[in-house]
Amino acid sequence: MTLPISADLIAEHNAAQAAALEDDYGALGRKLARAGIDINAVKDRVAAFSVAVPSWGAGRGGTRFAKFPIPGEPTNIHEKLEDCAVINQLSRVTPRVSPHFPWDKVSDYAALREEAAGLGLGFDAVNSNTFQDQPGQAHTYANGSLSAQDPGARRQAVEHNIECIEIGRKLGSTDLTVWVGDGTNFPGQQDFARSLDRYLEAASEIYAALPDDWRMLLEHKMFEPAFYSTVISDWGSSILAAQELGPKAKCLVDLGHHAPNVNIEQIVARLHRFGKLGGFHFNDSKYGDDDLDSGSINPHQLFLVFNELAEAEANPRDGFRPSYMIDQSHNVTDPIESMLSSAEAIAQCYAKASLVDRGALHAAQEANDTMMAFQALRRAYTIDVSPILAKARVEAGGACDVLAVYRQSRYRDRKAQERRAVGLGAGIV
Ligand code: LRH
Ligand code: MN
Ligand code: MN
Repeated sequence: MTLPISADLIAEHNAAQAAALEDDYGALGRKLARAGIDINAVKDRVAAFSVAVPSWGAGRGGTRFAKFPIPGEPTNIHEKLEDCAVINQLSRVTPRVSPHFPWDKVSDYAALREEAAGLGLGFDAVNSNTFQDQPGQAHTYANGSLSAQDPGARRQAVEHNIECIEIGRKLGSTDLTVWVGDGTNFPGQQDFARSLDRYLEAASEIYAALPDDWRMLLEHKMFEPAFYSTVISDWGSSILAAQELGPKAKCLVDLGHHAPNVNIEQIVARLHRFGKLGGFHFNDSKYGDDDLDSGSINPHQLFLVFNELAEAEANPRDGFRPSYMIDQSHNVTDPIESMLSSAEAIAQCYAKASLVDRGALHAAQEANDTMMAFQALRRAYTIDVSPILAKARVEAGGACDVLAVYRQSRYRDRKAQERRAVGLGAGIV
């Protein structure tokens, strides 16, 4: 396997950091031991944790106003895979890529799977796209896709999703993520009940095409592109649709897809309670679907989400197999750096949630001891777990300080020499 970053560079860097890391890891280990926690057991848990990266996150994002490309950014799935391999090589926490179709369309998916494997990568959930028209397509999605009035548009959207399943089978995926932008901009534009009926009927045709071991992840979003109403706007619509479709249909929570201040961690607990928690799109948000870097705005919320996931893992009820993925738009940073930093923020919250003294938390809850229940969470949240993450990474062959090695590698400068320049333009792709 030929990985993009020099193994010698990583090894040299790790050797220079080794003494400091041992010191920090030792100190944290002694602190955790006093609380009855074995740091190596936490490290092993962290080492087994992973989060997928989105192929579309490898390119510079933008807004509808502008996109500001950087030299050396990827322009096709092959280059995106190479960049995702850098993220995984350094972080050792992102071994899978989630592709989006038709953005990542190629002629030979078996070859693409091999190419990814050669870079140490596999494929995660496949994402369908019926929120944009593609050149030459027969029916427009201007008035919706799975919920459109036009039966031709609905059929085309169903067939596209079925094609995504076929592609996913070749890539080794087992999840199809379906997000539709369908909705309205004016009161009265569409009938709420009838548009949901059309969505459910079309979605059930996709569901019927799922292989036995596949899941269909329904991603809700409150608004955008539709600004008055959206067909699958919230977790309520999502879980109702998932329940109607059947056991292989689950709900996917994109952290940016809710009204401001909504209690997302409670939504996580609710979805799990009914066996419908399918997965996440991690990002952060200040105002809406901002697609900012995970943990950059509200890291405490991210921790509280992971705290619910830890509770869910301890009480699997109807099973617990959430698919974790980053979904961000990197408008002002090098996307590789943002995903390295975000993967670290996500893994940190996972590690902190593992440190919560659940016995103390539950006892305080039963005794109605509000302050001690909160302190059980606070104690874990305030621990700096970075030595645990660094140790797990180094042991797996990654870099102690991922950003430092990435910068030293001059990877982006090298790619700027090799890759064709991206044209100016607007939009996320
Ligand atoms: C919609 C969304 C969805 C899409 C992606 C590009 O806002 O979160 O997951 O597939 O952005
Ligand atoms: Mn998303
Ligand atoms: Mn989104």
